[in-house]
Amino acid sequence: MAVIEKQQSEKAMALEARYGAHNYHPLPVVLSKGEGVYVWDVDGRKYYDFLSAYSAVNQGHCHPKIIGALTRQAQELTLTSRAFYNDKLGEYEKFLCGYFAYDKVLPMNTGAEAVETAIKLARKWGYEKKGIQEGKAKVIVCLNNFHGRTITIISASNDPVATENFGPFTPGIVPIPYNDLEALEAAMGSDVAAFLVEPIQGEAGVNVPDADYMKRAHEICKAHNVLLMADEVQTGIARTGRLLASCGNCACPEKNCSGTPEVKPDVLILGKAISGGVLPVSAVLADDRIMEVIRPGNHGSTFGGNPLACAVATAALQVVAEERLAEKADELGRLFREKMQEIVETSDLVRLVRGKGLLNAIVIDDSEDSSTAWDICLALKENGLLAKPTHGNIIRFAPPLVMTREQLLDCVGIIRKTLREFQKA
Ligand code: IF1
Repeated sequence: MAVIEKQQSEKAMALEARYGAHNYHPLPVVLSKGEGVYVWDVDGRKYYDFLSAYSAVNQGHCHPKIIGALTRQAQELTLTSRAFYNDKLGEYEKFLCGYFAYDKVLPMNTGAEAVETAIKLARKWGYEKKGIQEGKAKVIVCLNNFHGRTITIISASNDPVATENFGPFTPGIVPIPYNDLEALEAAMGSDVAAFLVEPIQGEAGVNVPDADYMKRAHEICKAHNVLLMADEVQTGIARTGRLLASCGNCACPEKNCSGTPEVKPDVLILGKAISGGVLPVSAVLADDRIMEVIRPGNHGSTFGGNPLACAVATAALQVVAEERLAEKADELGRLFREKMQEIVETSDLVRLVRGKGLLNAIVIDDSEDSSTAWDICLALKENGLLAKPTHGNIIRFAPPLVMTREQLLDCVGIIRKTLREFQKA
C-alpha cells in the first residue's frame, strides 16, 4: 500500500481513537463510498459488503430510488415534530399498515427505541386489557437475545460484555431458553403481558429455531392471553427469504412474498432496512385492540415519523416489492448455503453453515475465544470481501439482497480461496 494511501486510512482510524468513545472494535478498513453490493475504502479499494450494516442495507448501498426520495423530501420539509400534522405521516402510516396488514403503527427511529416502545405497549395493554396487577407485568425473553443497548433492553440480556457495570436493571423480565416451547409454557402466567423474541437470533450467531417455533409459540401465547412480540429489526424486510421471518405473510401491494401466512405477531417490531440503511427509521405495528391503549402524551419522539423518514421508508419498502427481494434472498440464500456446505465437507476449518435467506453464518472449528474468525475476516478483507465475526468463532454473512447470482458465486469463490489460504498457513 502506497505510503500516502496508508496515511489516509491511519489518519481516519487515529481520529476515531483519539476523539471517539471506544465502544467498537472495527475491522481496520476505512470506507468512503457505497453503491449496491459494493463499498470502497479511502484508498479506492473495492469490496463486496457481506454485512450490509447488520442487515440495514438490504436494498444495496445508496439505492437510487431511495436516495431520490430522500433528496426530494429534504428540499421540502424534513421535520415538524408531532406537535403539528404534516402531509407525509398519514400517507406513510396507511402504506405501512397496508404493507404489513396491521391496523396501526407507532413510528420511532432506532430499533432499540422500537423494542422499548413495544415493551411499554405490552405492559400498558397488560394492565388495562388483561387486568395484570399494577407494576407486576412480566415480559418473557430468550437467553442469548439481542434487542438493543438501552438499560431495559440489556436488563433482558445474559451477555456480560453488554451488561456488566450498567446496573441496576429493569425488573419484570423473565429469560427462558430459545427454541424451547416447554420453557415458554412453564413461564406463562396471569401476570405475563408478552413474549419478546427474534424469529432468528442474529447476534447470537444466526440461531435458526425449529420451523414451527414461532407458530407454536404464538399458540401458547394465545392460550394464555399473552402478546407475541416479534423483533424483526434484523430478520425483517426480506432478509430471510420472506418479507418477515416470523409470519412470511406479505400484504405489500406487489404481493412480493411467496410465503404462506404462518403467524402474524401481535406486535411487530421493525427497523434497519425499513429505510434501506439511509437514515434511522423504526416502527411498532399492532392492531387496534392493542394500540388503542396508547393515548396522547403516553409516548413519543422528536424525530419519530418525520416527513423525511416517511418518504425514505416508503421508497425503501417499494424497492423490496418491486425488485422481489424476498424471493431473491430465498433463492440466493439456498445457493449460498449449498456452496458453503461443499466447503464444510472439504475443509476442517469450517464446522457448519446455517441460516435462512441471506442471513447466514459459518462456525469456525476453533474455540470461541480464539482469534481465528477475526483473522479470517482480515484475510477476506485482503481478498475483497468485508464480513465480521458475531461471537468468537462465528462469521455472519449477510450481503445486500440486490446481489446477482454471478456476484454471489464470485463471493463464494473469495470465501473458498481465503479459507484455503488460511488452511495452508
Ligand atoms: C450494536 C448486534 C446485530 C437487532 C435486533 C434490535 C436492535 C438490533 C434483532 C437494535 C441491532 C445492531 C446493533 C449494533 C450491531 C447490530 C447487531 F451485533 F449488536 F447484535 F445486528 F446483530 N433488535 N443490532 O439486531 O437496533 O437500536 O441498533 O437500531 O449495537 O453493536 P438499533
